[in-house]
Amino acid sequence: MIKSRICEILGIEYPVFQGGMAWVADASLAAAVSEAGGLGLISSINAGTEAVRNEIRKCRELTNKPFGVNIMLQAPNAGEIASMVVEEGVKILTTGAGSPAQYMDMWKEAGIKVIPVVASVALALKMQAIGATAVVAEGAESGGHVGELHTMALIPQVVDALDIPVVAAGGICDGRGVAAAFMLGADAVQVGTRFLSAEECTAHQNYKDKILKATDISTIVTGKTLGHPVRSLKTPFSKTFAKMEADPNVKPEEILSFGTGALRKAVKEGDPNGSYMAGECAGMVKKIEPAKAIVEDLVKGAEKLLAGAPGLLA
Ligand code: TUI
Repeated sequence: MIKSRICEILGIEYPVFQGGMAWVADASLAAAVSEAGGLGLISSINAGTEAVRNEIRKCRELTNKPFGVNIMLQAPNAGEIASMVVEEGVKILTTGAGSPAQYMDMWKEAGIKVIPVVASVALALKMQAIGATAVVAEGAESGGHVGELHTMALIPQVVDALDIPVVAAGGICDGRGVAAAFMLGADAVQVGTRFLSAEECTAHQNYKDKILKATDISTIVTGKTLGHPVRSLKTPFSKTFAKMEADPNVKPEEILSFGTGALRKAVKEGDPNGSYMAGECAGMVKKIEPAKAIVEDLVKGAEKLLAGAPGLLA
């Protein structure tokens, strides 16, 4: 069975995190993944701080197993969320899109295990130095806000630089990706896009349908000119966004205002003009199934491949 030090540190059965996807990762999905033996994560991007508090309480009703909260540090209410998770007794946090340094003392005092998402060795080292329990190293194959490096090059370099466990993310969608991540030196994986197809994922059916229809070339990165690159499905929205970025007559403020609220519209309303964030592996997601089946497919698939690996040697 695939086990690593992260399982003991966090009290989970399998080294599989569910990505804390903005607007998508709620109590329903997080509890289902935690119940299946992975680490479910609730996103801090929802209808405000109190809505996230409710999701945490709901998740506790749905599972006794460990789960965490992902805090998007660029959100206007990040500070409020940072204190709320302490009040609610959350024990595991991941953070994204920035450095959580200013909150570390408060969280460590509360006994919280903090696992920042990083996209470079430099930030990974900084996170280790300020007391992170582990890091999620996220390659640019992933959906949503992305860094520069891709998983194949990022993971081994972060692993070599750190002593704390490294969770690999970006482009991991089935047992092959999980096995590969372990071969790169990771202690666990984080999977986002595949969980969009979970029965317990409450994203709008239109979102799920777009993921199921996606191919290998269905995603695009926009927002580079704004310093905030985001990977999403190619849709009329993302194509218009890209055109606006390429047009020197369009001001950055206009582009930003065009994008505001677009993810919520996609996830909650299935609005064709929304932003359908997804990773490059969307083309590998073929069916809707329970989160438990996804966790099992990831773990058992990797175990089968790793058990057969000696056969590759002459
Ligand atoms: O955060 C993510 N992915 C996200 S956040 C998000 S919410 C959103 N909503 C509307 C528009 C845009 C985004 C959707 N997806 N992943 C974690 C992640 N963090 N990936 C990369 C990073 C990162 C990048 C640079 C973390 C830190 C960093 O440098 C910060 C520093 O201060 O050096």
